Amino acid sequence: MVYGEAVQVAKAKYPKSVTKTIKYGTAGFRTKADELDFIMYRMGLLATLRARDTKAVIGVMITASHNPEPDNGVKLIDPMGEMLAPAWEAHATTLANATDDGIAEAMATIAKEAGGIKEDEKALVFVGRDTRPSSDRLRDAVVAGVKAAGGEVKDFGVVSTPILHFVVTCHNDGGQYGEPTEEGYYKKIAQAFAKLRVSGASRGSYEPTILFDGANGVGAIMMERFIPYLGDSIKSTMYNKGEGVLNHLCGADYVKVQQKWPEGVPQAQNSRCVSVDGDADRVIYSFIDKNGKYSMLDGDKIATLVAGYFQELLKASGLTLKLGLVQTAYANGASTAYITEKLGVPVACAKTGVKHLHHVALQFDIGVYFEANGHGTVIFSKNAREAIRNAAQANESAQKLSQVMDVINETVGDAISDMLLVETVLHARGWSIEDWNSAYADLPNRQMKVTVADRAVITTTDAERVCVTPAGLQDTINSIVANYPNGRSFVRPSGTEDIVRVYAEASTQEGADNLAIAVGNAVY
Ligand code: 16G
Ligand code: ZN
Repeated sequence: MVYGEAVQVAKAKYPKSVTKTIKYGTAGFRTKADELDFIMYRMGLLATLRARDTKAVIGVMITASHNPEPDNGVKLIDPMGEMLAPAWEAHATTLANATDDGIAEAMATIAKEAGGIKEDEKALVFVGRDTRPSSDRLRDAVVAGVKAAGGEVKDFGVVSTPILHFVVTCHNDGGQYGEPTEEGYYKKIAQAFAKLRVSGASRGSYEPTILFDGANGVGAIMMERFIPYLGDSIKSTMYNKGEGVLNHLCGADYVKVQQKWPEGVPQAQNSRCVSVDGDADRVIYSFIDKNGKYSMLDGDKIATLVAGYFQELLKASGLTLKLGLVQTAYANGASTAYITEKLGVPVACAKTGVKHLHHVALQFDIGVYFEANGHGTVIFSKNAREAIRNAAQANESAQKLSQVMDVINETVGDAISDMLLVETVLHARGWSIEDWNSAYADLPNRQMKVTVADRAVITTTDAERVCVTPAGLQDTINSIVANYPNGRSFVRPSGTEDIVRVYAEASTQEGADNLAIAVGNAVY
């Protein structure tokens, strides 16, 4: 029987252990690590089919990002580093929910629906994993899946999510984007970064010194390996290198959500602290000023800094390329006002989830996209890339643009590459973190979780800013918001947890808190 071995291995080694229906969502599959073995195995099978379908290498990343250590998860990476295509997300859900005996039929159906995938065609799958104790075992399950489907594996070991995206892309484009190895990633980015500061690492109020909060995860390992390539261009002192619990009281998610300085990092005044998350695809900055006041600089602050710099370089180079910023509904209203009114850069809003932001960013020649949580990057159209490279021969600003382009990992949000991008802009401007932070002041805001019987009753439109159902809810939200100066609030069903999320902002923290509670009550 076709795919018979896939069934046999499943039954013998990776039997289905969970009966409830599971869905491939924005974070792929993510749950308690103990429940994931059979899913990992099946994602190995699916990645092999997808590799045959695309005639390209597919990536499988084993991580649960910022989630607690006992969790884990899996995400597939499409040939050019993109998130898995929507039709294949549905296939992933089908295959994960099939019975063990139903695996062969599910695979045959997927192969047929994809236009006829031959089961004996070559397939190569790149696998990477984070530092969780369960990741090693789950890697074995993915490998078993690929092999049972007749594919081959290249194991990149413990690696960040963005590095896996990078190597998949580089392999599939024949090395144009870079060399498809971890070392190739460090080399490409470090070389470009060094060129941008040939005039010296210090400049004005900028000092090349950072405190690096590795969240006790893979980001710390990647950064330690990266440091030798970076030489003197940046001085990074490493904390939370794995001596503590992954993502616990530290890392990008903790700093952003709790708005607190990470544990394990000394509270040095006026020092930039760079926090990454458990798979190093998100970054958040924070600092304590000379008066002891703590401030957190999130994805919105990064996006506005970066978009402002691109606008300046574009103007100086005389290139007429369409620059735009993509945010989500969570973007602080003050950031949107700053970038549209003060800098005059167009802003588009997308639904939560990287693939949505990425998609909207494609409408620009240079699309800067960031979620407030620190996940984001910059992407360049083919036209922009060529125009910049051509102009770089004769024009200093275009040359800078070209080098900045090489610091960026366009294939996905990347904490370390984003950090070097931020450092590049701060250096170019001669800014301290305090200078950067003073560009605009965030509106006080609050996020809340509300548990409801069925979160699917809430549906939204206009990039999640407006509720369509249940009927009347949006009118109620509007009338509550009207009572708060600078008030804004929205609700949306979470894509990763069985809850509804409430976001509120207002001119005071008390106002934002009360607004969130009032809107939360209207949902409940
Ligand atoms: C996923 C998304 C992240 C988003 C989050 C929202 C990707 C790679 N990741 O982790 O971008 O912010 O979901 O979660 O797209 P929520 O739907 O529970 O609010
Ligand atoms: Zn992450």
